[in-house]
Amino acid sequence: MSYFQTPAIAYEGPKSKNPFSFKYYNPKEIVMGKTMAEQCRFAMSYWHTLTYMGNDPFGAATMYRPWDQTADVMEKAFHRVHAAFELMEKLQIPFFCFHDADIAPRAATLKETNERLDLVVDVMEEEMERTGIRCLWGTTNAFGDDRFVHGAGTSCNADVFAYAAAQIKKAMELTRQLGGANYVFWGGREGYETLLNTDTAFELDNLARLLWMAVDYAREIDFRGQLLIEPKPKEPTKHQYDFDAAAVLAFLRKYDLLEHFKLNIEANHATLAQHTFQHELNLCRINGVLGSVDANQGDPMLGWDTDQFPTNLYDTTLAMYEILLDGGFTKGGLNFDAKVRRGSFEEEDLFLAYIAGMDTFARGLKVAAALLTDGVLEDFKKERYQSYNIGIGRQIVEGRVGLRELEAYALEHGSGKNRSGRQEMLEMLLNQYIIETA
Ligand code: XLS
Ligand code: NI
Ligand code: NI
Repeated sequence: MSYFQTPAIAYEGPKSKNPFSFKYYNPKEIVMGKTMAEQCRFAMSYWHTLTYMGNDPFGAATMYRPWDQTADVMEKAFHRVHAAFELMEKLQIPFFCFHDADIAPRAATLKETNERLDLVVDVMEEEMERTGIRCLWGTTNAFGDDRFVHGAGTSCNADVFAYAAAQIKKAMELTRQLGGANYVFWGGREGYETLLNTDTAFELDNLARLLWMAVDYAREIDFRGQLLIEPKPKEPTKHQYDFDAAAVLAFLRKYDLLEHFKLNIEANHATLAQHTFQHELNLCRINGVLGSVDANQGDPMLGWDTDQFPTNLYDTTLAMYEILLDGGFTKGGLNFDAKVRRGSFEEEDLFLAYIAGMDTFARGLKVAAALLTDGVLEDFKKERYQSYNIGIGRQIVEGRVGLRELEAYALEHGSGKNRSGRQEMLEMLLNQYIIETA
């Protein structure tokens, strides 16, 4: 059975006028020593792609998917698996990411829910075997159900903490079964609405307890994937504990968890925290915790997580720049945590959206590689800090002087001469590379 009329998508090059083709994503092309496919490690998000139907807070579904045309919830779940793999095959997407709740509907009891998950995961395994498509990461949805109203690991209700722990245990087992390269923690309800009723110190200690349990259990079942935390500043709670990369780093350091976790950076979450995507990636890179990426984009005029497919070339270029500087992905990848707009309700739109995202990142990769190879920005930066290679600068870096020596130096030399930062020139160079890179 086929769910999509759209034929398989192939690379046709930048001159092609066929919307159903890749203009820039050429999976086998070598960029900085690896194929584009290896550099990008694209993943489909199961939730936005298979289960999102176009609902928004003001209106009902606009998308009537062929795989959803059955009343039997389990039958629907199996159809979704086959549709997912058909889509990924046709789009040459080598990975997928999932929440437990995306792949199988919740049942009345945890036991029954787990049985349902097992049934669906078996079919996913068969499809993975057939297609060679792999799992980038799995996670649990510990935010959607009403039981998580006050949080999961940070809930004031110990029974809810236990329930969340049970869900994590199962989701990690399933991710392991599917050979997942990572396991993600996004704390959807791990935050608070008001300090009038919240003991933040206690809640954070509990969150750390839960994560330590996950570290221990991963070791116990020999789960080799990387554990990841995904920061987000707000939505659904007003104050999310994992606000941004800096907040997550401070949390991991405080609870001695730093060696066990890396970060999953989402572009739209960076925007919501009033950072650029590049800022968040940069902060992770310089701290050695750049794990994986949720590739989407927000709207600068809207204050929520619009999860749009990434089409902004400046952002993807600068993101790939940080990723390449980090040495490229090892376990991580580019997961399109992105959904088509409510008005883009036809099946073809799913293809067009993924093509847009993949092409924009592929092009960003090429431009970033050219910038790096030519040393455009790195050489400029080296030159900019060169006063630290000689004389007093060198003594500062080598720790050979203190305030007393520096005072003596300043009394004698003043503060020297500053040089231009050349921001506009660099911005124009970036334009030139975006336009001219072959
Ligand atoms: C929500 C998050 C979520 C995580 C996985 O804003 O992006 O989708 O990626 O739970
Ligand atoms: Ni995400
Ligand atoms: Ni998000």
